[in-house]
Amino acid sequence: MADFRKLFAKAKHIVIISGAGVSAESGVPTFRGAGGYWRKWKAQDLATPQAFARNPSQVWEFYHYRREVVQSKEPNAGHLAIAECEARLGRQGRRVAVITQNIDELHRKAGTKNLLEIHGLQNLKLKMPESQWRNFPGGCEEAACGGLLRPHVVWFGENLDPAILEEAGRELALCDLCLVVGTSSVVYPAAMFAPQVSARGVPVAEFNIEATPAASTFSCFDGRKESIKPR
Ligand code: BV8
Repeated sequence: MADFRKLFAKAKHIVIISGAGVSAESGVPTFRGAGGYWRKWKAQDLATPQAFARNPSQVWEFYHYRREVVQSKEPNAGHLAIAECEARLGRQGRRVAVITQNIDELHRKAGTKNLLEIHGLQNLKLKMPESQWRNFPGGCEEAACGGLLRPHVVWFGENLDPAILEEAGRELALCDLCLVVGTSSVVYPAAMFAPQVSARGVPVAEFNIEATPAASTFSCFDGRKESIKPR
């Protein structure tokens, strides 16, 4: 931790890559850990365009349930520390960017401004013709025009928004310290981000309660078992 503090003190541009573990302390289930969604259900049946085409109501039900779970949840000390870090370093002319795979909006609720939500948000978007999506604030499952609504998330087998990916690429290319917080680092392309940064010789610190396979590819610092729980 002493090494990390030294790196943190001199970093000018920090990228934080986060996953479900950052919201675990808020009571939001993770995907692959104990009680995780993908332990109970198959991702192929709920988080793919094929599943939605086959059985939209089952997919709606899953995301409706998750929206309800999140509605009662608040940012935890980890989200707040990240937001406070962005604000404090910003006043010193240093930059913090958060790239999250989470769709729960808790980073935003905590006050993080420079935030890239690469897997989308839990609200709904309206499926009109294939190419046109219109944002819809959420809750309803059918639109007046009879089109299908779907969650505004990126499912497995779908491309991430190219503009968001490009922005993430810019942050990753410029950062001089990278923190990987609460993610199993198994979902691509997010799983490539830290190894790419590390390959440029930039230190990467992982904050997790368990070892992940990605940590073995980091060049400099491995903060494994540094739980983000408040002590
Ligand atoms: C794409 C939607 C182009 C929203 C989700 C290359 C190689 C192999 C496969 C692929 C590849 N490229 C693409 C793929 C396919 C696929 C993929 O990665 N598959 C994997 C599983 C092998 N990727 C895609 O399809 C992506 N699209 O690349 O487009 C393309 C298209 C077609 C074919 C090829 C290329 C789209 C991916 C988007 C998937 N969408 N969900 C939703 O419903 O939420 S993924 C889902 O996993 C969630 O979004 C989640 O955010 C994400 C990542 O999971 P984590 O956040 O890491 O959560 P997890 O439970 O796994 O881990 C929690 C961690 O927290 C644990 O490590 C735990 O120890 C830790 N923790 C717990 N408590 C704490 C803690 N840590 C610290 N403190 C604590 N207190």
